Amino acid sequence: MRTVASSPEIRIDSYLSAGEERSLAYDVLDGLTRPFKEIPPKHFYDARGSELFERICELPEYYPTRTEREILSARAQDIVRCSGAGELVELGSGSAEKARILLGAMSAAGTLRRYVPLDVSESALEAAALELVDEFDELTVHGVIGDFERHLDRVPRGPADGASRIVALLGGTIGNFPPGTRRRMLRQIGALLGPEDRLLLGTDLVKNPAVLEAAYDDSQGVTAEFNRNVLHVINRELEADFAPEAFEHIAFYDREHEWVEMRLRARRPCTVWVAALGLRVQFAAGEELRTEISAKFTRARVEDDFRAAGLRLECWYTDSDQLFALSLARRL
Ligand code: AVJ
Repeated sequence: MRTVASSPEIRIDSYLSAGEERSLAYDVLDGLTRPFKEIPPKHFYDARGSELFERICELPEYYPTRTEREILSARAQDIVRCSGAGELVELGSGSAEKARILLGAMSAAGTLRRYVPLDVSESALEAAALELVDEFDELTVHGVIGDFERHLDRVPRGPADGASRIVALLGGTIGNFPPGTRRRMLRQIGALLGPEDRLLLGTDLVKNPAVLEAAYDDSQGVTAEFNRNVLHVINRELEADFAPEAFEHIAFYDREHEWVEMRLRARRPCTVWVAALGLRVQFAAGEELRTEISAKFTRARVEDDFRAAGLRLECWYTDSDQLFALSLARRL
């Protein structure tokens, strides 16, 4: 562990060492040697990928971010009242834009104490911490630089005086995990909760496939660039020679699994050399590489996942078009 920043209000601990950031080498070696090639979606988010994702969030077709923000703004008071929380733990905090809404409600309720963001991006986390302690006098920040698939156990314990906390996983990120991993993640997150604590989970909802497919294949091609960005990441980090323009962006809704899949389809036969791994990979013309699944939920599916993970749904908040949902859950 490396202490990145320490002041009376802000402490930041890092569990990532340079190079090992998001376990890219293992994932690429595994993923590109599978019978159906696959790269996990967490590798989209280098500086350029994060910027492209920010642009996706502004697209007319991509409703999840603004809808979640709308629900949060309308319900933050309720969420805080229901939980009485004095602390917010946020997994994958990014720019902390959503946290600000919840922290504002906690401040108004007079319960606010501490914000515990966990993110892979040190720069984003530090900037957010500085802004937030400035905005909220009573706030301290204990940041954790890490990957929430690997470093959940580094999240500090809840407030000693027994004040309760909210652990938030927003944006629909939980949908990026296949069902078994998803339940395991929820169970691990549940282990951070005391009896009075709550999980706040954002999930995109099942809807008209045309709406879903447009959200993942926008008319300006920003999502296509975001998708191909993973090839740029592999080229740079692992000295590979992917020709990103040789891959076509594919996004479709799988009705059986109720998830959107993004893939990259080779337009022609390609041979790729990944120097850092000593690995040669062949793509046949038309062969596809899966880069993301993004599961869409119903209330029943969320409840089943919670139950299987030792949690129970307490409150369900959605928008008037039922596009997106926020759930509050507690330990069974
Ligand atoms: C940030 C994972 C929630 O699955 O909708 C956006 C990422 N991928 N457009 C999602 C994403 C394509 C997004 N999550």
